[in-house]
Amino acid sequence: MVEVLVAIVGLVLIALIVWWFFGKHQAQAGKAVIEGDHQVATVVVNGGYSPSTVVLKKGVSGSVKFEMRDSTACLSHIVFEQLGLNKDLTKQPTTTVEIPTDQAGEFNFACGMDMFHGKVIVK
Ligand SMILES: [Cu+2]
Repeated sequence: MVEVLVAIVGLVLIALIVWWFFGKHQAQAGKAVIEGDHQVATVVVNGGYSPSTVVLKKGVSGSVKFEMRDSTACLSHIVFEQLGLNKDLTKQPTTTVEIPTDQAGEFNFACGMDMFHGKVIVK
């Protein structure tokens, strides 16, 4: 009887872990809003990046808008290493970063200290 209970508890725990990872993964990707011939995805910067992954459509001119709501030095800069970009987010409420969408790919971004990470997926 005890063994059955232990097995059930174990199964419930495994189910919770799977659900947690799967649920979190689904909630992460943000979609871009298409305005005319341009698409914009918004990332809120507040104790991290929300969402931390945004998806842009390939072939449509696109940008990511960073909405600054954080006052810590940690997140004050946004760095796109592959694009050679390092922008100060504290000068204005929102900062727009143009993303090349001519081919599918991923662009990683991080805070100035490389502690918080996110990415833009072009597909
Ligand atoms: Cu940082």
